[in-house]
Amino acid sequence: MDKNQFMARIQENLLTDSRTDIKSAAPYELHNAVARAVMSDIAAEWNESEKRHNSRRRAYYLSAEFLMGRAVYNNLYCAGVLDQAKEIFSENGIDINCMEETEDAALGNGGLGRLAACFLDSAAAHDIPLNGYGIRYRYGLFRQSISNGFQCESADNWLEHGDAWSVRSEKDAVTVEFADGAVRAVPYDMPIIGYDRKSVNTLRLWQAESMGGFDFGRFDDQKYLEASEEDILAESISDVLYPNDNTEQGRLLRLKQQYFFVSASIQDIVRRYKKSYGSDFSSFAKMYAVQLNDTHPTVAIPELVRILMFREGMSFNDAFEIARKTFDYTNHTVMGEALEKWDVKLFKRLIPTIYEIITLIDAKREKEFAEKGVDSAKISSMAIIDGNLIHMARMAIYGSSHINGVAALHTDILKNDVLKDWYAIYPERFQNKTNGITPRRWIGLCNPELSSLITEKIGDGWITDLDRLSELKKFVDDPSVIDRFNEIKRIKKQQLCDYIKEHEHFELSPDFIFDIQVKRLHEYKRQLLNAFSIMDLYFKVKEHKLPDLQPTAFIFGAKAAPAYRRAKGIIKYINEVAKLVNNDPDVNGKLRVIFVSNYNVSYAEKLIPAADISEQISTAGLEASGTGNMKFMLNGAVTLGTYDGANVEIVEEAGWENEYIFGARVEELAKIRPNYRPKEKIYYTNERVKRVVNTLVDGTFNDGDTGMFGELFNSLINGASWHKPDNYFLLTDLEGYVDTKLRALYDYKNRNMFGKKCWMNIANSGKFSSDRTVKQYAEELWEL
Ligand code: 26W
Repeated sequence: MDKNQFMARIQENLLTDSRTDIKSAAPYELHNAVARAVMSDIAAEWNESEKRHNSRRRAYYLSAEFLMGRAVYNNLYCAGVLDQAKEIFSENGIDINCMEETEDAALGNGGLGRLAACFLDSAAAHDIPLNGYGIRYRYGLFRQSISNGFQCESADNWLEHGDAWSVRSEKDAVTVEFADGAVRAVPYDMPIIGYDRKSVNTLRLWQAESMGGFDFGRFDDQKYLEASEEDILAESISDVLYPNDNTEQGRLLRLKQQYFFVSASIQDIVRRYKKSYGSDFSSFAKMYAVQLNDTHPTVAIPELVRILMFREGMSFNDAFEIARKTFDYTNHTVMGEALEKWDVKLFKRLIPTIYEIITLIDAKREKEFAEKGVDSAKISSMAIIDGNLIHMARMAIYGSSHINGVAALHTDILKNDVLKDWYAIYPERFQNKTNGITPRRWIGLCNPELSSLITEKIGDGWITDLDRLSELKKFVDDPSVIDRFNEIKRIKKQQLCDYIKEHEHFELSPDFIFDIQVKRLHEYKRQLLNAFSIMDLYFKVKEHKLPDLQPTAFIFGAKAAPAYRRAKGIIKYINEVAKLVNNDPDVNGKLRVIFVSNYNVSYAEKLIPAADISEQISTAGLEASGTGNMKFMLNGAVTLGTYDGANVEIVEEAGWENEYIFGARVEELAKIRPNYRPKEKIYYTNERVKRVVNTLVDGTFNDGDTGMFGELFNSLINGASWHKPDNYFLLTDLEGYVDTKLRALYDYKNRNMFGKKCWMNIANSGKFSSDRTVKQYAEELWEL
């Protein structure tokens, strides 16, 4: 559609849906009118893509989370009408950014959910037949505000202004059976618009609804409340996203969510199969590949077996062989507390048939292991049903063709440590698929200024062929190009300053270095280590030990799981550090600290392009990959990080001279760990470390009498009954970290030298496109 048609459609939609016009419409009315115009514009292509993909082998991505972020600008951009929309808005005197107030689908916690969203974008941009299946949560990840330095949570009512980017597909509703009653699953389809409209794929999200609507029988018995109670219980399944990232709680409702969306999705896939290929299921695994995004959708394996056995009359063995060929499993974490184990009793109570099928699967495993000569101790220590617990990762590996890790180092740790018994039996099943990010959202959309410079230098194919960024290398010795890059970085910093001033009421200067750590709050990600490093710098500035330090702003953004007390204590600590530093006239010309509230995808799009330094400082071996690290690299920031996850591959691509790597490595930590005594060996002997750690308890700061800071101190120095002191090796790494950080801050003073490092990061970031990742999945796992 051209600009005039676009404008006409917007006006017509405003009139029909809101009885208003473009000059007097509210932002959400504009948003909905724009969305409807794009939806009708792509409708035919959407249908055509589905038909085209249905005639060949295709793949489905099952995920409990899709962290889509805001759809409107991305969809306008990918549909090729963003510039037209900008013109239409500005001609009518409206700021297109006003639509930022409307929707922002935060249907995920962090990396795993955002990865799923990037994969869908990449598949659509390259006409790869990949559709997503997930849950249409009524409330996404909670909204965060900061009050007196503490995190406060409130509900994320993302559907407040409707859902213009989805189509409810009543005719494809299915029934999901639980032992305590059935629930209706109604699909909502979101179009995934591939860049340049290469194809339009689908994300199908299931909403739970009650079966019968209102129960008038009960109403007649004067049991009005009970009648609506059943509705409420059924609908509560898709009510809210669990806000835990990396900790499993084993709750009944969570298991209901998992089985709910998995059963609906598998039923849907089976229905499609029968429609296209009839009732002979021998080609099922030839036509479909299904990727399990972590263990959360692993009940898909027994669910497919159940449907093939009880609805289609197949034997267990035949059904299981089809399932095993159909599924592949991605592991996203080695953290023990994140590995899902479900209580047998819960399964028996809620989904007894599925439980019975799992016993059959485990019996088959025993037999197969015995035939392979596995010794009996191993056979029982690797049990899927292990005493009272069902190990989902074990079922996922046994019931899949492949298992993959998400970065080279992570896959090595799976093979050699966490899953070594499984690797010994099925070495051919293990693969690596290093994560990636979509360049459309993570540079094209969020950094048009840098995108233009790149296009000016190497032409415009790079946005769907990111390896071409390597052609930028030849400009690294051209000071005028590096100057241009530095100017753009300053523009992005100024834009961020304006936004932070408006939203956080905090003033920042773009002349400061921007050192940014944004990600979920977790002890292993070590935001506390960053805060400690700032305290060390603070003391040094006070003592005049850092002459001519380039002024630096330390920016944090992170949500803590609401029940994760230590994580919340760390947020409070960072805010106390900020208060001290920002209000001390001796240092606040040199150091500033800010914790931005409600960090999410949209905030990331503003923060990441403005960063000079990307903080990626997890304890070595614990961050499976990281994907924020890649987004910063693509936008021209250097990495200050440990040798962990995908950082390893970032250094490999960009060169050691362009990153700042510090800290103990996986092998060193393995040696230190057994006899680690941080109190005696570091705290008591190292005054510099002691001074910083003591700020938790020596009265420098106030935790509002919650005891949180004392608990953090104890976790580092004394440990607790359930863990050793300093589990995440902050004390081991602190000095090396501060020294490396200082090296980066002083290097920055040479603007050309630092700009060249940033430039080399951009030029070498091609590998980290999710286009590359998805193509590898398509070729090496799904065999599309
Ligand atoms: C069941 C509770 C729960 C919830 C979420 C357990 C585990 C998770 C995810 C595995 C957490 C997650 O997002 N992991 C991240 O996945 C990213 C994509 O692969 C990686 O880049 C991150 O390193 C990893 O922490």
